[in-house]
Amino acid sequence: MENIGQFLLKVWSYFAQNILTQPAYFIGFIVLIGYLLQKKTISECIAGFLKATIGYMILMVGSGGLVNNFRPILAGLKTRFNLDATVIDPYFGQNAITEGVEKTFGKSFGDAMILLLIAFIFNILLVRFQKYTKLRAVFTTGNVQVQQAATAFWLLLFCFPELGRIEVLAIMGLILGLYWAVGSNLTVGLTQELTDGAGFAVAHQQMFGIALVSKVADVMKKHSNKQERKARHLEDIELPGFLKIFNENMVATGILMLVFFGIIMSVLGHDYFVENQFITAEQSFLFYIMTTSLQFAVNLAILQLGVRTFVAELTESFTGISDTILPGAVPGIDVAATFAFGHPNAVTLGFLFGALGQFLTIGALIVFKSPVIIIAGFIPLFFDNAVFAVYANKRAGAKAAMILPFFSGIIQVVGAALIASWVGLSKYGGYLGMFDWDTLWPGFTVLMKFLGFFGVAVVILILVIIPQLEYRKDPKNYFLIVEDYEQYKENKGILE
Ligand code: ASC
Repeated sequence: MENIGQFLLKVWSYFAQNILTQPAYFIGFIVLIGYLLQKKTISECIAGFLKATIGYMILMVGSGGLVNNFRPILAGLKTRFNLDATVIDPYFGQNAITEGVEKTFGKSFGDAMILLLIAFIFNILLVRFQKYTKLRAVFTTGNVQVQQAATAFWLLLFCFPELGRIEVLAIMGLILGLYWAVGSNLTVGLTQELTDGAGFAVAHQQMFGIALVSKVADVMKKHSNKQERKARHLEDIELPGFLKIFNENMVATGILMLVFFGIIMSVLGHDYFVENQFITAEQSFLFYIMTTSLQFAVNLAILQLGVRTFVAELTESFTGISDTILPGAVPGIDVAATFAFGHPNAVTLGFLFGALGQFLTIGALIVFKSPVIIIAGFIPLFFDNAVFAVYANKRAGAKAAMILPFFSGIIQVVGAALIASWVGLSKYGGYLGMFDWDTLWPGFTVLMKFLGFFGVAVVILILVIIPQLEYRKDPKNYFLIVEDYEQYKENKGILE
């Protein structure tokens, strides 16, 4: 009996390590199953699997390229100025937890794979019983699930230091599983509207953020005057004279990033890059800055190619799943997939206005001698704020696409500074720092810390109620928006 149990756990670990936490294969796998259920020929199934996997891998080359290129530059500010600061970035957050969890709580978290199993099955069940739960999305972005599990583990131990292994797994399985399902579900309708029915939702670290930004954008649109409504979206803006140069997206991105990273890299200084072996002493610093900055536009282009390669396969194959085993479901995927559906400049502007908000707030922390100093991390700065700008531009136009990421930047820094210092993660130099983890999760932590297990119940209740409220707003179209987007548009009177 024990042997069978161990064997099954091994099989599961293999699946989790190689597929579930590797979104490229997971998405490929989903496409394969979808096509098999549609009874496509074997060659079509294999082709679909490969195209989806390769497409997702291309997306990761783009997003990984951005991260690898720009993370050391932003985090370099910490080393260069010898700051005792907390970098807000999932990678630094993960390191801080690994380093600190033994020292702080005398425990380590070795149950990530079991947690993923619980949460994954829980997520599927929640969607399977959507008649009652009103949940429609399955979270597939395993790489971020692992980071979130580690952070949630820390927050939970902070609230309940005495908790045993089984209790930790049970509470985390419940709360995280619900957060994944409910958060991703919040983005279903918004993403259908953004992508004109591509049939996916966002499964990442700013899902509540996307819902909030979209809500505020809708309010802004309602209150904007007629003239603003006319030249509203980034798509409609044609700059005159010399500024025409900005009408071309790659040129605009190139120039803006050259200025932005040119300044930061100059502040870090030539010697910093030589000492840390980014360049040799003889290499031209000017051209190094150019090459690095222009990589931004290069990686964005790669990312978009990747999305275009796999999304069509995913959309087509997923009906195999949503017509049979999981009716009315959509896959929740990496946030970067939405970038290919917005105006390309939205991504760049979101990043820059988010940076403005973050840098001003960090400046304020320094001026007012805050006990914790935050260093901007590339991942929250870019992926959160770019996606906010994409949704804001779609819903309310260019102004919202600049203002909302700016405020998000401020919130990210303040939220991260408060939670990271309160729970003791700032001591270890890093915090996850993504929008939901600077806002929603600190809120959950307050509830659990002060109300104990009653607080856990309140958190669960909040999460359970959200999809019910969403459903109530428009019961007729709630499931239709995923099942038949064309019919949904007709019902809503949305024109092409
Ligand atoms: C994250 C994280 C990444 C990126 C990637 C975006 O939160 O850890 O590697 O965002 O998922 O495409």
